Amino acid sequence: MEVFHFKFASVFPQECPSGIVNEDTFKEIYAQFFPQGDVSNYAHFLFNAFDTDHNGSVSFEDFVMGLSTLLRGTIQEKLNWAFNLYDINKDGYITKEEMLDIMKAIYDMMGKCTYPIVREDTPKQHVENFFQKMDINKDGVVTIDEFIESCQKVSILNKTIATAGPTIKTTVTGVCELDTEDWFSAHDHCR
Ligand SMILES: [Ca+2]
Ligand SMILES: [Ca+2]
Ligand SMILES: [Ca+2]
Repeated sequence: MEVFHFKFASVFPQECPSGIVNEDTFKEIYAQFFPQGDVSNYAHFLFNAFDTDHNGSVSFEDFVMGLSTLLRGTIQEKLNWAFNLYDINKDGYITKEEMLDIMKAIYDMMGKCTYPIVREDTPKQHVENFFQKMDINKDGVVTIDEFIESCQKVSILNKTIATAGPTIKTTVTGVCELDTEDWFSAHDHCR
């Protein structure tokens, strides 16, 4: 993931000498990393997460701030960032519909490369697994408190029980910690 974002950062100044990117630039940059997939939806969600003031552009400052959260932030900061990414309409709740949109975007981005861990899961099953773990009070939406609480719980669980299995690993490592290493091994596997 670090390598990826450093690459991304090194691409940034050439792609946008003005220091500001719009969504299309974001897509072009991501397409270089996932040439076999359709990155447009995921790039859209990421763009919105980086565009913290929601003015339709990501300044170099926005970008560096997001990046430093992802690379050097505390767990809490990273989880906040991830929550903000998944909460598409930014109303403070992650709904199943939002999570499904994100999952589909990730599947699209992976393109022909099969994500080794989830190849037998549909995005919908993935979302159900996510909600089973995250929606603590079972009201159908995940709040930031539920998100943080269950992410931390499961990552402790993960460390304790090494055999927790690919589903937990996928859901928790992939979703909570934004650890894209798995995605990149899938990508490598493709080349
Ligand atoms: Ca902005
Ligand atoms: Ca929402
Ligand atoms: Ca809930």
